[in-house]
Amino acid sequence: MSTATPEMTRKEIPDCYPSRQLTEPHTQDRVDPVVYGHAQGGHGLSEAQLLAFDRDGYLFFPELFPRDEIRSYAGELQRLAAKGGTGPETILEPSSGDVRSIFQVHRNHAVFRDLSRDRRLTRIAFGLLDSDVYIHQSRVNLKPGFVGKEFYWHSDFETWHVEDGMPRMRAVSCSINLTDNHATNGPVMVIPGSHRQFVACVGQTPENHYQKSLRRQEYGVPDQAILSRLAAERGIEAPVGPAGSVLFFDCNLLHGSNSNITPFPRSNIFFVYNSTLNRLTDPFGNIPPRPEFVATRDGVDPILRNG
Ligand code: 6CS
Ligand code: FE
Repeated sequence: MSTATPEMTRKEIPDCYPSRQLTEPHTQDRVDPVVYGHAQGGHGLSEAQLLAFDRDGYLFFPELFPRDEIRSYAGELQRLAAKGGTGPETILEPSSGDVRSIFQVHRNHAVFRDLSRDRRLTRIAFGLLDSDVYIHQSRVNLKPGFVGKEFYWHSDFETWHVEDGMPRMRAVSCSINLTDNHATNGPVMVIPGSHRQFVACVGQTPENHYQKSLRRQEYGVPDQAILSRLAAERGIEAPVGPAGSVLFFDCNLLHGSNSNITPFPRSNIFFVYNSTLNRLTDPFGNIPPRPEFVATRDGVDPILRNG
């Protein structure tokens, strides 16, 4: 894999995953590895876990954090949500006006910065990406009871490649349950193995797309026929578990989540670990880059493997 260097101009970096350019939806094989590390890398992931992530595109760690520790993070989230927040990093639900997401929490709140650098998480990112890492994006998704709306099917990488300029697939998302995730309150659903194909989307990216897509995404979403084929071939899984459980999933894994009409909030905090060898360049969609709060460009604060 040729790594993009900051000195390279965007034109010198090949677009290995063109999307939103053709009028017909199509898929292509992934050209990047899924797992960059190996079992003897000192990160604690077993050969079986690395093989499972390579095959499925995700790993679930039930109760990686003890309840009393995660309760303090959930309390901090409630405090943030209660404040409401008027900055651009606070995204409201389109219908109810409730807080849907708060972005860049790893930079704006010390307790979440510390959590994003916790060795229980970073060792897994190091094992999968086999390099130093940094936080490409962080957010809390509150998905409150009764009014928490869905996140339609998508590949994060498709957006990060087209709208943020992420060159290659060498990033992993980590979703930490801050409340119990049940089968019923809108857990993250994945299509196992879908990370091995890149689903190119159709349609032109609207200007300032993020101002709409973070509330309800309509562009950069996979075609229903392709989704139907992949779901029929590979099924749909919804890894659930109590607060403190953690889901690591590949940047290109198709995922989404249903609305939450139960009384039980489904709040998660997400950290996206990107390899320092895969830093953002100009967006491959040839559009202005999204703001720093959704895509770290200037504030790269590396987390060193041997740090
Ligand atoms: O556009 C993004 O970066 C965000 N959108 C979704 C639906 N998932 C990834 C990320 O939070
Ligand atoms: Fe996503």
